[in-house]
Amino acid sequence: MAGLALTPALAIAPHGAWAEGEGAALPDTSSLPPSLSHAARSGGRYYGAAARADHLLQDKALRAAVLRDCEVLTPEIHLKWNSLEWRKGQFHFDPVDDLLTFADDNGLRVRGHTLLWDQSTPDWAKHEMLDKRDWRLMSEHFSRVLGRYGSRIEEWDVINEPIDTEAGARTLRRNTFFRAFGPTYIERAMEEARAYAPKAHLVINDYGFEYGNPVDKARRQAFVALARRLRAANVPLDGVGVQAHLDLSKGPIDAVGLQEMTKALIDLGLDITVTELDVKESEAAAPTAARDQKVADETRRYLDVMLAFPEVRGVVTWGLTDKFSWLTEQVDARVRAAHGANRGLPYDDAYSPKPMYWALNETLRASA
Ligand code: 9MR
Repeated sequence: MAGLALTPALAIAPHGAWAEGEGAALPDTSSLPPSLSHAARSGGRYYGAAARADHLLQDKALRAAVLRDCEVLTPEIHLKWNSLEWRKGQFHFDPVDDLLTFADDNGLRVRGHTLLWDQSTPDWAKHEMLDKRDWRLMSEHFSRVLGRYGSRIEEWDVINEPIDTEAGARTLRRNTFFRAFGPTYIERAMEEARAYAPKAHLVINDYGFEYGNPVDKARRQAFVALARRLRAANVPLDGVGVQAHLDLSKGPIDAVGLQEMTKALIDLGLDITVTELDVKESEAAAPTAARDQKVADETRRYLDVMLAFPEVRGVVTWGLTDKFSWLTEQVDARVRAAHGANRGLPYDDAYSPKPMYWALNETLRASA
């Protein structure tokens, strides 16, 4: 990851700059039912999306889509350690502050993503952790981020992607935190988060639970086992995040496996947030209508299972438009030139709503 290319000029949004900005035409929402948030609220849930402050600043249509549909915003990158402190001691809070200003100005809530993720930990911190094994480095990070945002942001993915069933011991990923501090880094991180953000909703977030293959199956078991261990030890953990990066090459969704995992987590007293929903396509060359139908059907299959549980408190998609999607970034340049973006979010890259939009709207509403 190229240090997020956090050019300060882009990152800083002078207050009020949100009114300007370039971008595609505003989304044509004339044919749409009331917003996704409206649908979610009618079922006692929230709907939100991930976004980047620089994209919001640049793109008026993105802001319009967010304001139409979202109640919650997840900063897609800016709260990650390597965004905040790419170089030790040099802090980049501006993009987070910008996003919070936008959220405040418009009555949106923000999800805190994420305090600890191996992949978004700066190299200097990894080296220091492994060299010194001094927990104070972690404490300082928690105190800095939660000291600044802990009361403003009410829900945190404290740990992102801690499990691994392939090479892990105790099915925990052998990430830098594990190697530096042992498996109880998880307990310590949760305690630390609670100390600095006593009222926040604290979550562990992970992926890879949806399909019938042996890896997903083992991951479901490992996730429940981790949650069980933490709850038995009275570790502060309020809920779990299930990312839900759906993938049409892995189908079909294992409804029973997903139900069993969700129920087991709920039985432990946890609630659930779908934190990063999107759909990776497998047949970019198919006609657009067929592509969009597959994406919508997969979304519906997934949400039909998850939204049967009232304990699923919210659904966040990992973006709103295919224009700004990590899945689009992964599409090979030649495929993209021939067949366009990955079409796995509610709006396409020109801000036309797609069948996935209706799938979300109807499943969120039906679950009321
Ligand atoms: O979508 C995010 C992408 O823009 C970033 O470059 C990347 C690294 O920070 O993270 C992506 O978001 C990931 C999320 O934070 C955790 N789950 C997987 C998401 C997709 O990779």
